[in-house]
Amino acid sequence: MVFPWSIVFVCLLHVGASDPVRETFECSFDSGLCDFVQKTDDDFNWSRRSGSTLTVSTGPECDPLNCSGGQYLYIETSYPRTEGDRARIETPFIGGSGKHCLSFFSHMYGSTIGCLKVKQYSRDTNLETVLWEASGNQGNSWYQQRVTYESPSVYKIIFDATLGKADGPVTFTGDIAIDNVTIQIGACSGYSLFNCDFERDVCGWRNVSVPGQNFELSWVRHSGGTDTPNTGPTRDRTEYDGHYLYVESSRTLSGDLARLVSPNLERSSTGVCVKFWYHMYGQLSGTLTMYVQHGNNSRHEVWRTQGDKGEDWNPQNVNISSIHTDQDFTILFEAALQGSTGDVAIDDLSIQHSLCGS
Ligand SMILES: *[C@@H]1O[C@H](CO)[C@@H](O)[C@H](O)[C@H]1NC(C)=O
Ligand SMILES: *[C@@H]1O[C@H](CO)[C@@H](O)[C@H](O)[C@H]1NC(C)=O
Ligand SMILES: *[C@@H]1O[C@H](CO)[C@@H](O)[C@H](O)[C@H]1NC(C)=O
Ligand SMILES: *[C@@H]1O[C@H](CO)[C@@H](O)[C@H](O)[C@H]1NC(C)=O
Ligand SMILES: *[C@@H]1O[C@H](CO)[C@@H](O)[C@H](O)[C@H]1NC(C)=O
Ligand SMILES: *[C@@H]1O[C@H](CO)[C@@H](O)[C@H](O)[C@H]1NC(C)=O
Ligand SMILES: [Ca+2]
Ligand SMILES: [Ca+2]
Repeated sequence: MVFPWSIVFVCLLHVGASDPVRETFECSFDSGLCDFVQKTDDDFNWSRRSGSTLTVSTGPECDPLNCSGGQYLYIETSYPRTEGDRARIETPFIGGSGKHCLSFFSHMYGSTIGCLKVKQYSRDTNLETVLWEASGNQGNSWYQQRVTYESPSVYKIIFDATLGKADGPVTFTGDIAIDNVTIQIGACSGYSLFNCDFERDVCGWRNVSVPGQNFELSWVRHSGGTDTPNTGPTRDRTEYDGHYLYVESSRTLSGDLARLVSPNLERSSTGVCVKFWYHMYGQLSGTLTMYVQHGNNSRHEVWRTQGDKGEDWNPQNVNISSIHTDQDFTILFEAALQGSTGDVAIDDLSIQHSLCGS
């Protein structure tokens, strides 16, 4: 009887001594795996890389935060990988009670993209639960993901990626990448880096009603040309069947307003750069204004343009100085319509935590 008990004791002691529990975790993969461990209950390993992946039409061009030399983590899906192959990597044990925030960047571009699951492995229950997942082609961009969850006292986070279904003879366009994984105590605050081409959805942007205007003029996600001739884009800026957001002007009168607000964005001590493309074509083009907002009441204009801008999409960069980003904020677009040939559209919007061109 003594012998088996001492084995149990030694094992417990071993687990406790070799697996210290942390309160927070962060990894940019720029100089290593930061104590991430490749799991062995899978088919292949995650790899670290700088620049583009080995195959065209899949994977990122480079690190999301440092394109000239930063490294990210990804699954290389070239031969000998096949449909359904899985790669799993886990953090060390993280502890603490209450809400935690996991933040990371994901890139899932290619015709045979499978699934990325982020799981929580609880030490007490020995079970894995899915905290976040996405599957299929999400477009050629990095997206910041933020997940608030309850800590089950001691746990690990597992990144579990699977290669998707073959696309005809092609299986190798399924590279999934992640970067800048951080785990912090407390619920997540706003996005620190934002990127949306409106291909998958509206990325959390919302219509907001205008006080005193007794109907809601909407920003809608749309593909192809708009409903009215001689105004609006004929298609997405980059993809033939791509999507953008626009306000349909055909039943509007001069002075009608359409407002669109961003998700909550994280404060930045350096100010931010908002980059986007807009389209304002039509004889009765009105005004497009961008505001930065704190809460619902304080609003500050940061950019404005007016009138017909021709049939092309126009690029625009807008600085928002640090005096307006010292707390979490939102961005509001307001289209002030002139009449029935004044469609206004926006697309390919990104927000960076530094002023434009610096
Ligand atoms: C990226 O990760 C590094 C180190 O892990 C951290 O200092 C930095 O703030 C992160 N940047 C963003 C935008 O999350
Ligand atoms: C995956 O990584 C682990 C840990 O570095 C290593 O022991 C193992 O041999 C690797 N597997 C493959 C297939 O490269
Ligand atoms: C980007 O990465 C390279 C290579 O590691 C490094 O030399 C450079 O300082 C990094 N740049 C920034 C802005 O972090
Ligand atoms: C705005 O409202 C319209 C009408 O309800 C809806 O179709 C559209 O998707 C909304 N736009 C956004 C960005 O949520
Ligand atoms: C802003 O307005 C929305 C909708 O009217 C409301 O749900 C939200 O709580 C308000 N936020 C603040 C900070 O007042
Ligand atoms: C943004 O601010 C930076 C630093 O002051 C400046 O160099 C840059 O030209 C500005 N860009 C725009 C689009 O205003
Ligand atoms: Ca990196
Ligand atoms: Ca688009």
